[in-house]
Amino acid sequence: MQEKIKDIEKQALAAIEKAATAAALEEVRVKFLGKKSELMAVLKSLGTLSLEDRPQAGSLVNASKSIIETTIKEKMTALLQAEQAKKIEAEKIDVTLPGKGIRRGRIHPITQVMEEAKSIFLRLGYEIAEGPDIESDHYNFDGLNIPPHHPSRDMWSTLFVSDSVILRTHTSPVQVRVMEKRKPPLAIIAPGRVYRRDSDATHSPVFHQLEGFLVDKKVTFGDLKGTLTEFLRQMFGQNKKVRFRPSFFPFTEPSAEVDVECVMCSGRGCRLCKETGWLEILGSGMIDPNVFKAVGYDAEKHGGFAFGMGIERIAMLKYGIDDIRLFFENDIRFLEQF
Ligand code: 2NL
Repeated sequence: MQEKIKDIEKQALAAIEKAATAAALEEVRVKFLGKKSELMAVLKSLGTLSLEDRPQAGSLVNASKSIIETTIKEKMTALLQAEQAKKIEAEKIDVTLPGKGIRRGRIHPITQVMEEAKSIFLRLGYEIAEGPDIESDHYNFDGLNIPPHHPSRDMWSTLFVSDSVILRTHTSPVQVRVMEKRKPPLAIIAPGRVYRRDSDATHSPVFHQLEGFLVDKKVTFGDLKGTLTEFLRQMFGQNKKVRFRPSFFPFTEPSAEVDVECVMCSGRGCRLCKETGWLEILGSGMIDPNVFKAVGYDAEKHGGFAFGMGIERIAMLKYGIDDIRLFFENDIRFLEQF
């Protein structure tokens, strides 16, 4: 009996020594101390012993049981500690490592040019006005001295929603709406999207315009020239030459197109300016009395000038871009260059 108990104890201690994980050690505990263990069987069989042998055998079993229990407990604590340490080590992160690089976005080149143009006019004292993209032909044409069926409507390839509702072909209707509502003196710019049935390398069916006008008691062509020259020099360079060429628009009389000295060749002549030395930037003119009459102003007592420009065209000239469609493809390789 005594030998058997000592043998079980030896086996148990060896198994404990061998157990490498908490789970394996738990199996050892069940095997040597569980209800179905050899030691428990021995304990149960004590009843078969004689009364004088029983106490000694009982205390032997209990001593072995206690040794095995204590050894398992100590080993379990060590194993659990080691396993916890390993887990912590595996989950360790270095919060001081640099993060993944974030790709910075950029303002779209059209927005950049639009903002720059707007801020020049804001500094000159102009106010910003906005209006609907979907317009009536009244505000887009009639109010601008372009009567129904007049051939000058062909200057814009209009996109129709219905017979009398269209997508605005310019932002001038915004200015007609402002004049209808408010009295002079007024200095207004109208930036926004406009729409035309036109599509090639230099024309997009959707593009952006900035138009503007100034109305007061006495406004001269000299005011127009001074204002637009100042704008163009702030936009393209202080020492750039500017010239005004006679032109025609139904809503202005007289009208002028405004050119700036070529930004690529400084006037010597190149591919960009088609060897002319000049880049055409703006349309402009003195507001036609018929426009004033349509909005209820006394054309005798008021004068004004107006102008309009295409933002895509300015951006193309400024950055040397030869295809307008690049602005609308949203190719990151194009956009990240600005
Ligand atoms: C162009 C033509 C121009 C205007 C726009 C305008 C607005 C009112 C009255 C008179 Cl309310 N005119 N806008 C005037 C002259 C020319 O732009 O095609 N520019 C690129």
